[in-house]
Amino acid sequence: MNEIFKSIEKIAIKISNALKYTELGYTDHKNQTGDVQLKLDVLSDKIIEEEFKKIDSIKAIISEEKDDIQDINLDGKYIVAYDPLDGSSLVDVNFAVGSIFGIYEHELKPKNLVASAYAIYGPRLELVICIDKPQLYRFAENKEFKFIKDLKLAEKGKLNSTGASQWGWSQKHREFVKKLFDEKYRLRYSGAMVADLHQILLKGGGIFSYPATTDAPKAKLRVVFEVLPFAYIYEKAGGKTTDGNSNSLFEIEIKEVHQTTPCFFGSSYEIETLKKIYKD
Ligand code: AHM
Ligand code: MG
Repeated sequence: MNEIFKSIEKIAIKISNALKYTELGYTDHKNQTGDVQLKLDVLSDKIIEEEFKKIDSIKAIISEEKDDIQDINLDGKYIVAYDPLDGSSLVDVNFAVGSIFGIYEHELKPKNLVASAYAIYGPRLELVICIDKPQLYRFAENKEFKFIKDLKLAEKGKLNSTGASQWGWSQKHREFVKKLFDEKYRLRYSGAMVADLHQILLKGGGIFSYPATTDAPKAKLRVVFEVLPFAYIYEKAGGKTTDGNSNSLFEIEIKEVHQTTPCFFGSSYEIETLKKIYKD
């Protein structure tokens, strides 16, 4: 596992440099979810693939930008699923974006997720790595990642980060969002889940929602590459997750590698409040 984390450090440095100096633009291709691929998405995917190919313990890789699972070493133990550049359309406006990694043992099943990590490319380059507890690392002047601190969510926070088009929200989601604002929560939503979830985690609590909408009942975020890796980190930080009805996002069944789900990650108070409103 340690060699995978070391390789994620190298990947983060390479992608961070690519973001600074590579020309922007679109390719002629669409990925599985139907997004036109940005050149930077494809480049980041390639950087990650090249690093992971060097690692014996990796059995296979799968990413948001690949149609299917790609074998690496048949004797390997881990399948690494990743979103190479989350929020990539925000590079144009110079907002923070990130890379997300989920490390599954043997099979792509929620209970087989044994570690996860993300890199955030903002004013600083940071990594959060999580086996038993999420740990924050920052890229320092000596060109190495320095351990900063363990991350923990408070029982209740102050930030409310909710995505998807409001015209398509359910009445229950509207009611929930209004309740939090009435309780003096502050709105935070950048359009890159890495940045929004990182902010909530660093500021101690709150909630990030990507609900179902009338036109997208399965919402937008991808289970294998985005949702479960962050659910792992949030639950290990002492927070909770749900799809609106479940007791944890880990109750989901993976039927298809690119499947999506409504998802909510947050402090205990906010998730319990949401579940109550969704149930009534
Ligand atoms: P991407 O991985 O193609 O960049 O898309 C995922 C992103 C999330 O990071 C973000 O939270 C969400 O899509 C934003 O979507 P919306 O604009 O519908 O709220
Ligand atoms: Mg993404």
